[in-house]
Amino acid sequence: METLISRGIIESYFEKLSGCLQLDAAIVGGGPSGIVAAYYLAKAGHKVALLDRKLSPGGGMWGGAMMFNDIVVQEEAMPIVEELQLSHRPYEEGTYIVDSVHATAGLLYQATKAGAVIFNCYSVEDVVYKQGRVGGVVVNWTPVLREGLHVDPLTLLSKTVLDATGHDCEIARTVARKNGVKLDTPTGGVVGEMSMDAAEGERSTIDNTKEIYPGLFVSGMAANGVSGSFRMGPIFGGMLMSGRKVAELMSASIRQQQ
Ligand code: 48F
Repeated sequence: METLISRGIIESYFEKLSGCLQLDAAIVGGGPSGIVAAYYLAKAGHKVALLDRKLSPGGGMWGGAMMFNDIVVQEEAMPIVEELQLSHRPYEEGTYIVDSVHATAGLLYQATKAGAVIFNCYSVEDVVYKQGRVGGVVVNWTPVLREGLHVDPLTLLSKTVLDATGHDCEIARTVARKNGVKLDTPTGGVVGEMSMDAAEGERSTIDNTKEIYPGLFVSGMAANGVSGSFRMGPIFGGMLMSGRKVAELMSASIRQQQ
């Protein structure tokens, strides 16, 4: 029995991993925008893997606000909430309340059910960069990096890469720093986010969701971070809409490359 259990996990896991060596979309970061992007890309029939450095993907959504585990979603994003079958109740002025634990679990469930593969405990430490284009991600176990062990990474090639790493914009920073290239941002680099303006932050998240370098897209807080726009706190409609928008942009890019 013990051998069967171990063999089942090993064989299944390596089949899953080797099936992801060449992807249509590599999503770095499993916060709300990354998970929603994974859902729509998988639903469109693309080969998608989402990588998150934590044991539990979900980013900043589990904790609501200051660990009060509810979030607010505005009317414009409700078609996504409904499509993903998240329970919700109306609040005031066209807003809705969603339990943040239910919402995070629901997004992860729907994305994986649509066919996205999630690798947790994976840190993306670099990208594949060839002929002026981002063409994949360089991954290592989070514990390896935390321990500072000198262990080389593995590589997953991908037609598109999404920086959905939230406030730190890690992938965009790495691409600009290591390759000396200019991103499609106001300064050509990562501008860094501004302080809180919930309404403006929500609006600009959608505008800032785009391809910032050939092959590299940004969504969610990373989109506002690279372009120097506002944070917005625990209202999540912008994150969901950003995930849906970036999936459309990446899908168009993947089709062009086929
Ligand atoms: O920050 P995060 O939740 O991303 P998001 O989709 O949503 C932002 C909101 O949660 C909130 C907000 C909106 O109201 O302001 O903050 O923009 O999740 C980012 C995820 O990326 C993972 C990290 O563990 C987290 O789950 N992550 C960050 N860097 C890496 C990474 C990396 N280099 N490799 C793998 N995962």
